[in-house]
Amino acid sequence: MDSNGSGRRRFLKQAAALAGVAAGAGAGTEWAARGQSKMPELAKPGAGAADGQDHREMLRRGARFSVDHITYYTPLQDYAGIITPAQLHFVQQHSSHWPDIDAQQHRLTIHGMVDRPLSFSMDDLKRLPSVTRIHFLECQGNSSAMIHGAGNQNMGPPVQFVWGMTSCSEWTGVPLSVLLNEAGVQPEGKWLVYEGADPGKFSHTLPLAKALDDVIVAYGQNGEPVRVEQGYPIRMIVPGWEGPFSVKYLRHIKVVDQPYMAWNEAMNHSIPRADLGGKSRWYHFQWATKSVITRPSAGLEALRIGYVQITGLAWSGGGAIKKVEVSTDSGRTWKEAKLQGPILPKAHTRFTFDWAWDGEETVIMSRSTDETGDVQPSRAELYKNWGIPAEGPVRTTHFNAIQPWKVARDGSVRDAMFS
Ligand SMILES: Nc1nc2c(c(=O)[nH]1)N[C@H]1C(S)=C(S)[C@@H](COP(=O)(O)O)O[C@H]1N2
Ligand SMILES: [Mo]
Repeated sequence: MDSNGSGRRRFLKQAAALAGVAAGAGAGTEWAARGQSKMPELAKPGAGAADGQDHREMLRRGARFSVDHITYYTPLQDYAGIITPAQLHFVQQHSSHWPDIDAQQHRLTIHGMVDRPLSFSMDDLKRLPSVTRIHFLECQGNSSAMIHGAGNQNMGPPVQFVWGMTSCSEWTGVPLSVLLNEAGVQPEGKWLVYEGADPGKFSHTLPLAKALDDVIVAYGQNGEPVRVEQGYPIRMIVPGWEGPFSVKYLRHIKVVDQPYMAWNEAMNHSIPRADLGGKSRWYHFQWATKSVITRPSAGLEALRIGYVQITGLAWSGGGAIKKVEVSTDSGRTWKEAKLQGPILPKAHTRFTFDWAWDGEETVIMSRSTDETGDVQPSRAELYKNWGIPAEGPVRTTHFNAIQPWKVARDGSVRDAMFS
């Protein structure tokens, strides 16, 4: 019966398949062929990504579950502007396959410390007031010291496999505050714990204040339905906060009086800090300011002497980008880059810088400052701030250090994070 959900779902699937075909023709060929450049070896459970390594570590230590993993990296070097084409969005999925959800049957429930437990169908959600906002998403492991090539055969150039666990989209949905107001949060309800409908029931905790601030229950991504990889039919978008807060395939929200330590929060999000006596900062959630030169960058075509456009992306979980500076002389001097509009809070911001390369060996890098005055640190500054003594690739998530790219005399570029 085609008037019901399965008909519509089939339509959406067909539409998605057609979009895939269309992308394969003409200008999209390069992207379609490369896609997120899912490296085959990275499709294996637990291989490669920082998250995956944590899982393997847990399994070695006898954890009694098995966690599969799908990882795609966004080819940051290959697109212009600030919107990541939906088919190039990065993926961190803690299961071996995408959940097959019938949107017509899907319900979002809100329960716990509320006056009125509620259950919303997709139609219910689409009848409510909506917002559309551009925000980045970023995995807590992105650009981490662990994935700068050293000792990790899956990583290294190009920039995609070191920095490609961030993407930026236009998200449409209902403000979470609208849903919580409908349900009526009781005075003792100060936290949310919420769950996705994927096989692992991916879950996370969120303080109520953030939930009422700018969180979106999103059903639209760049004008289309949220893609299956991104959480179809609905996901949480928690702007500026690290990826795992933005639970995909959102199904249940429970209002509670204390934070929970859902498995992902325990395994992937909390890192022991030497400066805190081996304790973790559990809710280390808001992204500090970051930036990266995406072109030229490691492993791409060699530079030619003369004019070189440097371009890249900057962002911050704390608000809008105020300034990006570029150094083309190994950090001795810095000059301000041009910011291309739009410059939006908690969104990627495109910068460009005109450079004349003289053919000499050098290091190029970018440094961002956000509207709160937060300045992107060098790796040495970051390690110092965090009380991490190590010189090398220590296990750090929440990493936002300046990315140095070394230009050789033959015009080739490599990652100079650790040399
Ligand atoms: N249901 C569900 N939500 C999830 C995850 C997941 O595996 N399942 N992964 C989380 C992590 S670790 C990140 S970084 C982001 C990635 O979102 P994306 O896959 O849409 O890029 O989703 C988060 N939400
Ligand atoms: Mo993540």
